[in-house]
Amino acid sequence: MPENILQLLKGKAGFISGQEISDSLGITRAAVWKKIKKLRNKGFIIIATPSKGYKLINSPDLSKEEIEIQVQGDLWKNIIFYQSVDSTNEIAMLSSAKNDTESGTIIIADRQEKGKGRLGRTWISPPGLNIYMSIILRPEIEPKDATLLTVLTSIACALALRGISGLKVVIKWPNDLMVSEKKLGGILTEVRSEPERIKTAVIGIGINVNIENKDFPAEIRDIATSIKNETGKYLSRSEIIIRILKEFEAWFNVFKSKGSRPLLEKWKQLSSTLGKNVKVAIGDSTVSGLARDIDEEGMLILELKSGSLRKISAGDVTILR
Ligand code: BTX
Repeated sequence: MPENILQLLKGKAGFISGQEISDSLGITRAAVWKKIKKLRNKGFIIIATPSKGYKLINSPDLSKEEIEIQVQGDLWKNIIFYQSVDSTNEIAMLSSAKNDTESGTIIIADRQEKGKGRLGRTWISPPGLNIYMSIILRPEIEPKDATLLTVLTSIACALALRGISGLKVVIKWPNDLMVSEKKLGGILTEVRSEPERIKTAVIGIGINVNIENKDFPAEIRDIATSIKNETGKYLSRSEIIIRILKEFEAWFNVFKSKGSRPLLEKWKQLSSTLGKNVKVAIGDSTVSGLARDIDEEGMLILELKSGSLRKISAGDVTILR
């Protein structure tokens, strides 16, 4: 990716002259000014003095530009940012159906009006506070392995969030990111498949970052939490997204070169489910047992009271005391 103006501004602790920017980017001083104006409109605070030039003072906590300059791996191709959408997963599924969206496209929104959880549930997605993003991939994997994408994503998110916040983020099977037994985030993987392979996978990630407990709707106040709630600190959403995308790419490469085993091993280390007595709600029925393991496709292996084993592909887990 060519150097851009934000990179130049960030690269300088002090001022950078308009001439230096114009020389580096090969554009006129007037074009430099236009780009500065554009960044200011997006919430970047840049001071300008005729004698010294420009200096970046502050960046907005969520910006496509900031993410773009940090995420330059082989996997990531394109970031599309929306102020408000119904659901980033919905947009990703619709645009990927048209086949004109590159694998490695990331859709991010500041707000979702109809954020989706599993099974038609709602994901509460107010503006200005949290992360709502969907990754579009066309991986060379079979439909039966789609759950491994959720496994991979939950590892990437848990490690990124642990690194950036210091919180002990754990994974509750199949798709929850938990802290202090409360839901910090969730993952919703949707796929379009042909019989032998996945055509497109859309991996939706929702993470509560700067929302305060009092601002959750009453119905989830006791079960949800955020990084701000747990640490008392506001964090930059861009920084978290950058970290997640870097972890994701690293683990995606592990998956490509070594298969699912290292992922499953890592998942087990980060899991809050294994070794616990759990109740799993599957549609209208429930089944209880000891969460023994996950298999190579990401299914939960439950040991029932009778001693027999049962594999579960999807459900809602409650950990029993
Ligand atoms: P899930 O079905 O496991 O969880 C949904 C349940 O979680 C809800 O029924 C509610 O009880 C609770 N909940 C709702 N909103 C929140 C919240 N903000 N924090 C904590 N708990 C909540 C989890 O589904 C998968 C969520 C994926 C969300 C992402 S956001 C980007 C992408 N686009 C989209 O529409 N969905 C995904």
